[in-house]
Amino acid sequence: MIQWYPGHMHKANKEFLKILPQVDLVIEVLDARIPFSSENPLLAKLRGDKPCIKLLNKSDLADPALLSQWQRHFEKDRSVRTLICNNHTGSVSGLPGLCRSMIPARANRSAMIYAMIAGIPNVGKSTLINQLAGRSVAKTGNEAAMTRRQQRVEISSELTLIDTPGVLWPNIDNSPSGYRLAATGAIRDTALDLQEVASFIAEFLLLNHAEATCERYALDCIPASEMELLELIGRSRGCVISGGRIDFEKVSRLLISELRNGELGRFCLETPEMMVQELAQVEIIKQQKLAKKARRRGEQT
Ligand SMILES: Nc1nc2c(ncn2[C@@H]2O[C@H](COP(=O)(O)OP(=O)(O)OP(=O)(O)O)[C@@H](O)[C@H]2O)c(=O)[nH]1
Ligand SMILES: [Mg+2]
Repeated sequence: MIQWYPGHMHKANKEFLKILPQVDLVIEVLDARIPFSSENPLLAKLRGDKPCIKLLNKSDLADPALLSQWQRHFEKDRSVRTLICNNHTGSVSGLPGLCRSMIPARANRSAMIYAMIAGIPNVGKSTLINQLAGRSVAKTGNEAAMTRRQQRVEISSELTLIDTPGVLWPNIDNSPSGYRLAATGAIRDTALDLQEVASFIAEFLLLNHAEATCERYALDCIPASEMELLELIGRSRGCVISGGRIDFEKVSRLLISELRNGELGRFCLETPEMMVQELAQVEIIKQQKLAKKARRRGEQT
């Protein structure tokens, strides 16, 4: 199971809790390719009914039809509004207006809205703050954990955004979520077994986009397994070592990088329907663990 929870995230989570009561609203930046796996399960509990905007960011890499399904899913919660955006099209310019519409001006408070930007590592939080500020105020980079401390940025006389370090949670109960977070770049590569992640991506491609994948890598027929797909991609792209063996490390890096850059197409790796099934599975496993624990305790007494 993939987990990544370095010390700075524990600290960031504590600071996040401290500031939550002081802000007017929370802007949770989700990765549009994995709206379920990038949603912080703790945040839903902690924010109560504080207004929340879920930004489906990096939408340039995601499947537009599935994004509409995700918007409908999130907006079933009346305290939530959604915005689909990315750093190419200026779509984020709608954010200040959306904040204002959720926090109407009141006579007894200042016009300034304080909004905390929360989200997993590498999802684009600092980039969107820079876009709205119109200058480079927050450090960005294509690697998880670029921002290490909170930073306040006054966007206008009506909106202050608080950038926060990307955080994950101590336990990712749903193991496919761990792989999706890894595949899309929320977990540092040094904390990963890249071949395992590449196998997960290969399985997704075979199940959902087999023909397009064969076309991209010039394969004659659909491979029977994810290992065979990795092997064939390796041959087609020259990831070969002495004796004609496949360099699986190299082909894994290549596949992960092409998925992350959108070279394989615009994908959502999950749907609201899948989420329901996976949550049910997590619950079954949880119940089984509890029953096992209770049995052991019974045997000991
Ligand atoms: N394709 C695409 N890339 C984006 C988008 N927004 C940001 N990025 C890229 O994603 C990477 C991470 O961006 P950051 O703004 O540093 O992400 P962050 O959420 O602040 O990351 P941490 O501070 O590590 O938590 C950078 O390489 C950005 O250029 C987007 O909408 N589309
Ligand atoms: Mg950042």
